[in-house]
Order: sequence, then structure tokens, then C-alpha cells
Amino acid sequence: MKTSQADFLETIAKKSDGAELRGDYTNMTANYVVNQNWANYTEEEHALWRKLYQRQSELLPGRACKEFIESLNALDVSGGIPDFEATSAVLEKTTGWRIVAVPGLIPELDFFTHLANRRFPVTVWLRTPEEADYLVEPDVFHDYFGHVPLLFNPIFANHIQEYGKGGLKAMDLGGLDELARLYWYTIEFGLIQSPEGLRVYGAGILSSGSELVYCLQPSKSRHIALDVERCMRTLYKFDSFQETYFVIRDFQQLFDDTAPDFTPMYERIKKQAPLPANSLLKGEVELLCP
Ligand code: HBI
Ligand code: FE
Repeated sequence: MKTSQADFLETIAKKSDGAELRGDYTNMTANYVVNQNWANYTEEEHALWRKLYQRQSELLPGRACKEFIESLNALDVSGGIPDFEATSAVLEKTTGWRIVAVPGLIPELDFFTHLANRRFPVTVWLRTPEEADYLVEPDVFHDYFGHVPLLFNPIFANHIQEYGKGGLKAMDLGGLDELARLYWYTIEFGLIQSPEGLRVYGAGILSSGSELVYCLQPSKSRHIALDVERCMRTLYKFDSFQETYFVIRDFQQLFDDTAPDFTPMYERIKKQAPLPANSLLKGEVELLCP
């Protein structure tokens, strides 16, 4: 059932603080796509992008996974807010993905439909200087800097498309909450093993000045191997550092472990209480001891 635009905007606006959505949702085409209007960005916005980019880039060595760093460097977008069409031209030749410009958060149906068709929604507006460290809705810096580089990795790119297809199925199976937890703990806040130790691949961490440092320091937070069903039972926090970080061996594991049909898993999970964000179950091993 397609969420009408009015229902969607009202639903999202009723979010925790009831704040209105930031974006301009008036001139949309199918599936909430808008024009990026790259020429409309101001010099101040490009300067803020450069500042955010510089701050994050200095933190990447020794923290971000190498695939992310190599792709980001190849994109060469330190000089200002990127033109999505220019990136899509290169991205499409590499993994068949394109960027679609969106006003901000969009309904799940539209979001999953884009992912299932190798289109990644990227918000067109940039945060204000006062929001340099934290903002409620994803902006172009989070979506582009955090998510776009790994779309150049073939295995990760295949996973995101399967995730989109899974999302469309989950809507009919009532598995949206469980799938959102999986997305949160992998694509947004996931860690990966490397010969040099744990590294970050989650966009929410990679685009955050503070959590990128925090998440690899021994702390009260858990660092445990990803088990998909256990992850989909685990509640998450969206306004503080994660209390649990799930770690994958490599992107192939992420693709393989999320390939099966989730229907029986959703049924099992719904019979159990969700797990608090800081749980540690019997037999689970901490991968980064405080
Ligand atoms: N919309 N633009 C945008 N970006 C997202 O990351 C996003 C979204 N809508 C819904 C959503 N994410 C989450 O509910 C996913 O779990 C689907
Ligand atoms: Fe995101």
C-alpha cells in the first residue's frame, strides 16, 4: 500500500520531537526523487562541506575499512558538495548503481524500491554549521560521505540491493522493525575485521566526528560477532553512541548471512522479547575488551 505523501509527511513529522521535516517535498517526481540543483549550493555550503570532509578524513586512517578509504579517495570530492550526476556516471560503470536526489527521509516503500533497483537516495540539503556534530535527519554529508563510497564495492553493492528487495518483502511480512535493526547495526553502525584489527564500514559512524573515535576504543559498549537473528532482536539507540557494535569477518559474510529468506526468522523473533541494546548473551565473546 503506497503511503500517500501527506500521510508520510505527517507520520514522519510526528516523530519523537514532532519536528517538521527539513526538506522541500513539493517538487517530487516518482518515488520522491527531486533535482539536486547543484548550481544552487552557496559558497558557504561548499565551505562547510570542505570543513566536515577535512575533519572526517583526518580520522579515517586506522579506523575506516580500507575499501571505504580507497573509494572515497577515488571519488575526489573534498573540494565541495559533489554533483550526484557526475558521481552516478562513474558509479554506474563500476557496480551499476546510481544516486537519486531526495528531499530527505522518504517512505520505506520508496526507499526500498530505489535500493532494489540500484538507486541510492541521497538527501540534497546540507546541515547548518551549528549541527556539525549532530543532526536528527540524514543530510547530504551523511548520505554521500557515509554511504556512497562503499557502493563501489561489488559485494557490498550486491548486499544493499538484496537488502532493498528484502525490505519490500518485509513490508508484507511485518518484518520492518527487525529489518531496520539489521540495517542499523550493519549499514549504519557496522564494524568489520581486518588484519590490523577492527575497522568501521557503517555510514552512521563514518560520518560522525565523535563516534568514529569512540567505537574502536575499549569502552562499556559491546563488540560482538554478527549473528543476523540475534542482531534483528536487538534494540538500538538513535541519539547516543551504540551500546553494541556487531562485527563481520568480511563483506561476503554480510552478503551470505542475509541471503536466506527471513520469513521463519521473523516468526521466531516475534515470539521473543526484543533484547536491550547492551545485552551480552551466553557464549558471546567480546571482540574488543574494555
Ligand atoms: N529515507 N532518504 C532516506 N534515507 C534513509 O536512510 C531512509 C529513508 N527512509 C526510511 C529508512 N531509511 C529506514 O526506515 C530504513 O530502515 C528503511
Ligand atoms: Fe544512513
